[in-house]
Amino acid sequence: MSNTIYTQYNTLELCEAVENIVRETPITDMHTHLYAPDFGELLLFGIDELLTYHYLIAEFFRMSETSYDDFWALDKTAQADAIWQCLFIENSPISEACRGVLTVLDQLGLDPTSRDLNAYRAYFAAQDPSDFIDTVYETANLASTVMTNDPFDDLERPIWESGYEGDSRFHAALRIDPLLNDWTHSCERLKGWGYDVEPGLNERTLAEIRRFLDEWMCRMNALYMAVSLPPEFAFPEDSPRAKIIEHCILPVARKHNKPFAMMIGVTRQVNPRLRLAGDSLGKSSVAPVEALCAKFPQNKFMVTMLTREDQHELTVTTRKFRNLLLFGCWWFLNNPSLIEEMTRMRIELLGPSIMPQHSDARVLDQVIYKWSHSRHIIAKVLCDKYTDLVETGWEVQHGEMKRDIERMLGGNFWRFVDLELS
Ligand code: RAT
Ligand code: ZN
Repeated sequence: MSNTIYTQYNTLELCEAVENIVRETPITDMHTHLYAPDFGELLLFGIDELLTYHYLIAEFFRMSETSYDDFWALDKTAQADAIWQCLFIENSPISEACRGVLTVLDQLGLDPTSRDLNAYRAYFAAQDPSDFIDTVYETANLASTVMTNDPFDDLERPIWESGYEGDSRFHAALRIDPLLNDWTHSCERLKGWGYDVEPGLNERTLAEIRRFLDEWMCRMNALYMAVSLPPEFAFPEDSPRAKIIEHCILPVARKHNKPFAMMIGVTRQVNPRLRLAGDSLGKSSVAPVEALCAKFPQNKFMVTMLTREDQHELTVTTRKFRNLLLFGCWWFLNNPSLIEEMTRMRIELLGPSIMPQHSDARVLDQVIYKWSHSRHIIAKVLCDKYTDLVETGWEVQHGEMKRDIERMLGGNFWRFVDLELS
């Protein structure tokens, strides 16, 4: 009940209420790799996709003696069979990514004890993609998700160009990694699409990059622009990346009043034989985030970093800038022990002004496990924090906790997307 008051004398009820609110609050998942049904085969779902998730492929190669070439020569079903056999049958599936598959099966009403891969396959084969999205959203209690939309992707671009009409369950985010991380090749591609650009980044080229970004922000109705960056990311510096950020990304973001999301700390392809699973991480610097937030107070930045080591510094930097929104426990950090540690620290330093998590789901069904596991941890941390609070003698109302939790599970993101900085 929204007017119940919690004090130091009813902390058990308080924690039960926190858990219920966290479970019942619909989430905005602000960074995923999911797609609306109009994107056809780009929307992945089902047991074979769950089992061949790149997080599991990396784990498979540690346990199996199959050669890289033999594995990649298999079709998806056979790859899924091999991963199931190795990671679920010959070993116990205790890693977070393995556990996630079982949470999904369980919550969709399938029987994990049967261990019957073909029965699971039959269930997914019978699903209509658009209806299945509703089932998954209901099961995960999601309000909406934000896609990762890359105009440099040859499968995705034509769908936008042929007039994609939108789906209220999915929002767009303009992802521009090639533009910032590989200007030489991107320049060629932009030229091929009719932009008057040249490698030297003269004024005309910068204006044309702005035109490209502006057109794609409009076409996608994107909520933000985003990039993933390597550990050596620096700003300011004399590089095409820094120049494009300053003279193209930031002015276009200002024009649209939308944030620029930086995901910092990824080292791509340390083992290319693992393909998508071959990326790793490296400690990075928070100094560029600080420099950008300070130098461009009219721009909004959303930042997540990939190493545990960078988390404290990033959290403190976030205290200093209202134009910075800290978000998510990204990729290798999306594990219970790290989510708990990070969420605790972030709330201690920033109160409820954070977006504690995003799913990064690549397979639709994954939102079920990613959010069920994270909700559990967020509730646990909040139970401790509200308990500490009432032990001071302060009283907290049910409706106040609901307000805070709604902010952390979506409201803070939407407020930031629309925030007008003066
Ligand atoms: O989490 C992932 O699946 C990664 O492969 C990346 O996609 C990462 O999240 C990114 O957005 O670059
Ligand atoms: Zn991602």
